[in-house]
Amino acid sequence: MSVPQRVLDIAEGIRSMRIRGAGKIARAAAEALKIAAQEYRGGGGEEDFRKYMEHVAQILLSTRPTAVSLPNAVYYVMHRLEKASGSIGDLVDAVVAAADEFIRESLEAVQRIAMYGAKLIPSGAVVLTHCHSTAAVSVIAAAYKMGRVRKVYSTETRPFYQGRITMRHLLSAGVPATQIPDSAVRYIMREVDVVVVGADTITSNGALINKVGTSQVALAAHEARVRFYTAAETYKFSPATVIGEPVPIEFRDPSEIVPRGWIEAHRGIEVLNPAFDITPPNYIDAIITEMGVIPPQAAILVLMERYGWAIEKMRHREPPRLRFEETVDQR
Ligand code: RI2
Repeated sequence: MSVPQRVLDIAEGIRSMRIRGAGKIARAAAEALKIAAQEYRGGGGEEDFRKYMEHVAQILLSTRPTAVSLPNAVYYVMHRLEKASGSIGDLVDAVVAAADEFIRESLEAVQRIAMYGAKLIPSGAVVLTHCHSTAAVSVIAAAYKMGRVRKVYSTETRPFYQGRITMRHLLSAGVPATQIPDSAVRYIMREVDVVVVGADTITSNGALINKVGTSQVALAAHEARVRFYTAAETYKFSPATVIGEPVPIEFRDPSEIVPRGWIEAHRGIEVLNPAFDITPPNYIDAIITEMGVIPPQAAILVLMERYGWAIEKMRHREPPRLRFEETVDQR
């Protein structure tokens, strides 16, 4: 099954993190499905087209495992294809319309989040952020425009240094910002009024999966009684967690941490590079979504409203529940 080179390039861009950030990879995946549909050249009829699109969807889903925005974008488009009927042209139109809609809505969501989140920042605030999140930076930039932000601390975010991207964006928005090493978070926390970070995945119990180090930031904020907010579009909420699926944490190549030569010179040494960690809901003051500012405990409500259909589908795929005696026997 021949897949257009542009689609493969997008998939590789996501895998290598040339395209990164949970929102951006979701939009890139939607765009890739759109390109794939438009460039379909197989002559095998409707069934062949559906199989081809399913194949492209699988390629995109296999690129990065943690940010649920990616599968949510893919399922958003594929669900519309599933419901569509008619000629190949009609199916292509359905894919294009769904992809465009997802991209437009996801960009609008960030704007809305900026608007709601800015109001949570107290006047004259010192803000701390971790990694680079378009949603979090939008909140900070909007709050700065309202005259509420005095200064921002941005962590480097080793090993990929996304903090430098944050610094560039803050600079172009005119926001005074200082880069700090990740290890300085607890030291600097005494100056901080509020923490705003992004999100890769929100689970059904309101936990936040975000760039590794986020949970340490949350812990330091909690200790210092500093408010901790996450800016998360609703397509970053994971329907699969409602049926108990764990969120896979991506482990990237150790060479992102230490040069390959160093690893080879120190045979037997192990280097681990987890890309994300989990912040429990009790460390989160609020999740800023485009539907409104919610406590983490309300994550399930967002999931039922936004992904009720997907959760229903997943439930049907689940094997029948064990009877009580059987679960006891298993222990
Ligand atoms: P936006 C990033 O992951 C960071 O963890 C960031 O907080 C999150 O995506 C959300 O980013 P990575 O792709 O969608 O750098 O808000 O591993 O831009």
